[in-house]
Amino acid sequence: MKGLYTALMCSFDEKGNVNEKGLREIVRYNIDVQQVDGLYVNGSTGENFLISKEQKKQIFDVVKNEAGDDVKLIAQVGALNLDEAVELAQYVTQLGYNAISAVTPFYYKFDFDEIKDYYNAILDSVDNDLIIYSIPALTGVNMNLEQFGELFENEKVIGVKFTAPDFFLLERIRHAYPDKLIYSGFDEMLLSASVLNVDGAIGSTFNVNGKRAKQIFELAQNGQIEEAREVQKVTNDLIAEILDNGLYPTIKEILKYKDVDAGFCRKPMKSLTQEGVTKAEQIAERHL
Ligand code: HMN
Repeated sequence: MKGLYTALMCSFDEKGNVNEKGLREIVRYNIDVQQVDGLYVNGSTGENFLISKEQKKQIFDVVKNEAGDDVKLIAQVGALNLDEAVELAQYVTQLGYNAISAVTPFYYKFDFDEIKDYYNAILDSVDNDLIIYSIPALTGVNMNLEQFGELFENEKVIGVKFTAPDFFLLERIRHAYPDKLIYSGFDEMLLSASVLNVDGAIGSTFNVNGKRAKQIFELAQNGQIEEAREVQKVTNDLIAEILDNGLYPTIKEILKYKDVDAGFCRKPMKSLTQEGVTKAEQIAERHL
């Protein structure tokens, strides 16, 4: 399960329906062109928190059908409605997803016992492994080393997607739990995380910049830090401009520029203005 995973985009039509043909093209582009090791399906980048349970199932179906066994597949099933999270975990396990992942429950201020119960309820319902999805900037949930340790006590919790700039905590987790998988979540910090010996990374920008991300990771693993720093610099020139123009819509426009039918974002996420589209195309021309 180690390696580089694209946090997969989903293609929607103007009304917000899943554009299956476009989604298949995104899957193929990631596997065939970006050559990533796996896909992380229905994460933040997939606009998961804006869609219905039926749409989530539809996306899980289409991605598995298109990817087959070409790459590893991780399904993000976390939801505030725990029954839905359990149902989705069972659904993707039957489909043959290699692992599930679940975001920490958010919005209400759940205490740690409640968070632990949430993960155990999902895990007790399936014969599959789970990767904790920790993204404090979006969820407001900050767990400490001991709390990660408590969750790791369940053998089915095989790792964490660590999307935070706290490299002190990252190093402590790495040191304390050498057998758990740690995936770096911020693409602009991939080199720093790789130096701390993470097992892989999961990122939105890999949809268009997966090859460079893999280079950074592999160079760092080989101890070629100077070379890795150069590729991270080029990558961050790209990421800075993408963030400035609007993260998900810009990645979609870049995909379209590469003839991949990435469609529209789900409302209330807004689409780019014509000026934004032109800017996205210039970003693609300059950096990709
Ligand atoms: C997901 O769940 O879709 C991703 O794994 C999230 C991933 O960590 C991305 N974070 C967000 O989109 C909030 C990053 O790839 C991020 O987009 C990138 O580092 C640019 O900041």
